[in-house]
Amino acid sequence: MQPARDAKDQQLDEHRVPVDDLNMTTDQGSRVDDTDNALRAGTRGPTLMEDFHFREKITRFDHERIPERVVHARGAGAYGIFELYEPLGDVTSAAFLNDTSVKTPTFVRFSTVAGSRGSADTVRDVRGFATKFYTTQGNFDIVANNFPVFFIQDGIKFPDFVHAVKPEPHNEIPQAQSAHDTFWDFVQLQPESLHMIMWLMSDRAIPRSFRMMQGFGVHTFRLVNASGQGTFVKWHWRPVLGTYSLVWDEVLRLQGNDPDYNRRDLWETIERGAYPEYELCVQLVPESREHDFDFDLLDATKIIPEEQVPLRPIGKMTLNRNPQNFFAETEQVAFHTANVVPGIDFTNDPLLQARNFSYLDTQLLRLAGPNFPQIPINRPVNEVRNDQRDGFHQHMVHESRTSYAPNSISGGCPGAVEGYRHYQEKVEGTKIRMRSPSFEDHYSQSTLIWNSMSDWEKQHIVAAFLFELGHVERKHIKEGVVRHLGQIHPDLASQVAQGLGLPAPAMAQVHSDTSPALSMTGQPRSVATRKIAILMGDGTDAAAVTALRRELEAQGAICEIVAPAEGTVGGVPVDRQLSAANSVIYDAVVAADGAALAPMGRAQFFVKEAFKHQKAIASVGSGRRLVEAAQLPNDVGVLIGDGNDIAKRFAEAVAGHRFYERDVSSVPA
Ligand code: HDE
Repeated sequence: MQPARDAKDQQLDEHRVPVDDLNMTTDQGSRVDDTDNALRAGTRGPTLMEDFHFREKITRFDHERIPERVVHARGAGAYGIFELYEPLGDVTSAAFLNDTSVKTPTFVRFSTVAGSRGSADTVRDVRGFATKFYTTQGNFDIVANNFPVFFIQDGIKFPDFVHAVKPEPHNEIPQAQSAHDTFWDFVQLQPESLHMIMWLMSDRAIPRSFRMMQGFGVHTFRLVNASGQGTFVKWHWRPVLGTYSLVWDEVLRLQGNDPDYNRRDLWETIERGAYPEYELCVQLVPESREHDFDFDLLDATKIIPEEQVPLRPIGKMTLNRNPQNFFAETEQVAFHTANVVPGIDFTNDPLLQARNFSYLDTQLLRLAGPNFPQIPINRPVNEVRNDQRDGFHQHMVHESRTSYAPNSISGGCPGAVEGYRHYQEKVEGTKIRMRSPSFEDHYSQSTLIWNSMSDWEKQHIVAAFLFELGHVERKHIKEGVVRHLGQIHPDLASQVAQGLGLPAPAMAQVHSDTSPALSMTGQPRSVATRKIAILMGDGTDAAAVTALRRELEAQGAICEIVAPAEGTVGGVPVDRQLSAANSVIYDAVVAADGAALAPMGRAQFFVKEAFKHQKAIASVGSGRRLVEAAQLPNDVGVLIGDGNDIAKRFAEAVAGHRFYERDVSSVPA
């Protein structure tokens, strides 16, 4: 069913250029009769300056690129709708957070941070999760990430951090990776980054899907109610499908097999109508409790553990529409932490304060001047009225004879009336370049995250440190990082030191507190939107496959038939031929044929690789022979399909995402 058309969708109508049968014209509207041959003096002669169509076409082409975002260059977007569960008038006057009958249109852009526009999706990195709410009171943006903390505490360090993580300046290597000297040099010298590093080394940095990752506003923001009373707030997005990740080896192979893996996944599921959903949750802290924590609420390298302040779900966003033009919409969208509506305000978090400067500043360059809010994707759905005029690409024709206030000539219009009112916070202090001592502890929450991880999550963190530091050339940098790990946890430090061939560092006495909410275990389970490869060949029992497939698809799974050649197999249409398919683009595998596939190395590898990546594998009929030929060790999650309940058992296995307990250390695939 098509979603109802919202206000933003309708507003875009006036800018849409439909596919139609009109004839080609120049930008000036003059009809073009030949766009294949430049105007020349004789068929073998020079091209003429007077060929305005040629010149316009080439000039426009020469100017097609705009600067990519300095960070978060690679991204994918989608439209959605936000629905509120209950009015929040007690804490905020924001209209869209008070009226449950309103459906607020949204646009979301997911991104990676370090890589260029053309880099692969599945890299170890933070993911951006920026949402623009087109509210009746103007645009409100939550410019979030999929980690709840950040690398630095003060925005003045942002250029240093970004320069360190980006490719090194002398040779522009490596692309979209943190596994290099300058990044880890920054980390070892800037221990405030360590908590974020723990997130970056965890599987959160390699999400299975944009649809299966959380979003965090990171900073403490402020809500303000109608009587001017403030409440601290942390924003959280929680995916309805649960939070799930890929495994590292899979990530590396996906970069070659499908560099657009996350982008494609978002696009395809929306096209199918399996709309991604996220709950918006808040952690609310009354101002009276500001100093009740053993960390500073203004420090963006700290979380408020959910066990201390529970998450309150306040609404749901459903992404229900793909953009129609990547450049016009996803590339030109401009988010800004300072895009706020009445009832939502800032705190003095020094990172947030810097962001409130940076986004507008960078957009003035990236989108070429001050009129970029008029670009269709950026326009609020309510009227814009002010005296800001002129500049490159002014699209409006302002009829007023005045562009200043106050004025008497235009009846004082547009006049400043009741609108956004800044929260009246009392501020006093000495001008000083210094952080508050309450920002000094860089280790406790790094320990908290380590303590809260399950065994497999800990193993993956250690492996990530070893991969990353294994790419660092300078020994003193590795030693510096390991020294810090000694302050986080002896188990972590000793394993990493051992792998790097370094002596164990001095170990601190660490606390044993945990925050179970930090672990990715215990997520909601579902096969919905899980992609399953069914390997078929000439020996397949097509009836058994069809029955299995029907049951899986009834639960929302996406099945693809993979066979040695395109066409049909056993009367069933083939979706992909084996040489164009790879297990890494699927969540699970069904081996449905052994007769044709068992002797094929590629088919064996397919199954073995899925096993290595701890995916559910089932065999039906002669498929057992393929599983045997792949010589999988006897372990969990490999279901041999004798009996009627195979579909049920397999669906349960797929819904569990991965068999992390499966020992794959000896599997070479
Ligand atoms: Fe950003 N960030 N950021 N950032 N950020 C940008 O804005 C910046 C930070 C985030 O899909 C830039 O328009 C500074 C935290 C996302 O278009 C730039 C600091 C968080 C996106 C910028 C931070 C983010 C950006 C680049 C430290 C998570 C992509 C292009 C003070 C809460 C938005 C642009 C999109 C993009 C600056 C830190 C999230 C340069 C100075 C913390 C999701 O303005």
